[in-house]
Amino acid sequence: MTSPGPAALVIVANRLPVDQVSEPDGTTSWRPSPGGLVSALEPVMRENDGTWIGWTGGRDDRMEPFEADDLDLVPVTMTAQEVEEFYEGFSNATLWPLYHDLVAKPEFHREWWDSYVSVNRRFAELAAEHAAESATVWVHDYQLQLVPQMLRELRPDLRIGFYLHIPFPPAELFQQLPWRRQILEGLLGADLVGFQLPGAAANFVRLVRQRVGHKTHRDLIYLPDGRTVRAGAFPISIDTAGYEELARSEAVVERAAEIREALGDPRKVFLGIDRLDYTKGIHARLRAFGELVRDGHFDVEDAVFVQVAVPSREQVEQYRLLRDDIDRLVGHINGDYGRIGRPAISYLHSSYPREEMAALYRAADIMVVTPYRDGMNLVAKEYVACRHDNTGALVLSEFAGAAEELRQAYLINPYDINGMKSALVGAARADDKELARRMRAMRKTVIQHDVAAWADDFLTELNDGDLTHDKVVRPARRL
Ligand code: GDG
Repeated sequence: MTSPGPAALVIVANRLPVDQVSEPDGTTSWRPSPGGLVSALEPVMRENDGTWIGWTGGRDDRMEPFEADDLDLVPVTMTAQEVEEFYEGFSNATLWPLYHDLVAKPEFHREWWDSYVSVNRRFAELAAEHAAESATVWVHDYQLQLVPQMLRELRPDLRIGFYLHIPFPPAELFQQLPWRRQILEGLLGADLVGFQLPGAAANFVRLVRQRVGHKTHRDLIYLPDGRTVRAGAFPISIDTAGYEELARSEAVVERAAEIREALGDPRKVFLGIDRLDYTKGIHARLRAFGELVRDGHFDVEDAVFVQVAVPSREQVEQYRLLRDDIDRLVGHINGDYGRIGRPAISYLHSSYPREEMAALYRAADIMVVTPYRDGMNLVAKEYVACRHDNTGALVLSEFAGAAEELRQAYLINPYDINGMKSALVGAARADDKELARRMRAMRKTVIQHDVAAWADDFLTELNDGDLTHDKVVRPARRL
């Protein structure tokens, strides 16, 4: 297969936007992965002959660049040791908990850091190789925070943007990181550093001022070499119209009815959908629901909690412990309060196609999203997108980025179990008029600001920031 030519737009993300699937004849092929990031960036990639650089998810699979579904993809190879140290270690056992308010204790290991540096360098070198003269490169997320600086050193002609999908912690927590200065300097290689919320951008600017000593003014950072870096908030969103269309489709409507029937046609269906991650507050929410059943606020004959926990990072110790914890709690609650054919919690440790997700969103009366800390939380927005008839209630943690936009949700503090219980009862007892009032306002938000608007805003800001730049990448929807 031939290598793609130099690209005017290069996306650099930890994972490629495709998953490998095995065919019945034993061969393998690539299928686009279902995530929102892919659907947001696909049109802009096609419009600008973009190239996507990312890891396949394998080990030692030295693959050449390839095309899948008309997208130019450049795979990054990792050894088994790098997967352990860079991905499971530094990314998911150091940065992930540190950036999520220390919900778990971050581990600091010097070998993990060394691996983080060398894998970031590999991504940067590939980006330098595949970017056309003056191209735009958009680097994504916490696994790749050193790439902007490494890439700028190799290719000063490029326009470089960085976007962090998870929270950026306050200085008091970030300070713990032994490599704090290197990370800040890594990010400062970008022209634009984007965050989910204004508070995260402010944390970053303050840290740069305190720790690196650069001059700052509001959202601008002035570097000694004359460059200016901008830090801004670009709250991510979803393919709202796509979800709504799916939710209206006959197949999804039928499937939603089937799901309710299979659950025994209860009056109220509660739903949680999360990656099985300790930041998501799954344990606390199930406990709250279990207590409500125990105390007679809900009866298993007419209320059920469906919890989908998508397997995630199963090689990381904390995630294995969490899985056991949840298994035990669900066992206790169902053992104590369930009746034959009527568990209090219907627990599914699995992932599902998008259609099934939409059917679940349609089937649920109360969507329960209770993270201790979350960059945004797309599940909350997807639920709202699917409730085109203005029915349903959203119970949402105030510590999810989405809470800054979805103010009409039943907002809760996930550390306050009693508060969470009151919100669950309040949402279940609210009348249709009240629910419609809240849902209508939330729908307006996700309809006005979808994922295409997010990508458009970021790329416009990145490219319009410097009018001397000749090869400006245009967001797809403007062309
Ligand atoms: C990170 C940040 C930020 C889940 N299960 C299935 C499935 N999903 C899809 C959902 C949703 C996505 O995965 C999960 O996104 P979240 O935002 O809820 O959470 P993270 O995975 O932690 O994402 C987060 C996000 O990045 C984007 O910036 O919002 O704060 O932590 O879209 O629908 N999709 C399918 N089957 C499943 O079983 N098809």
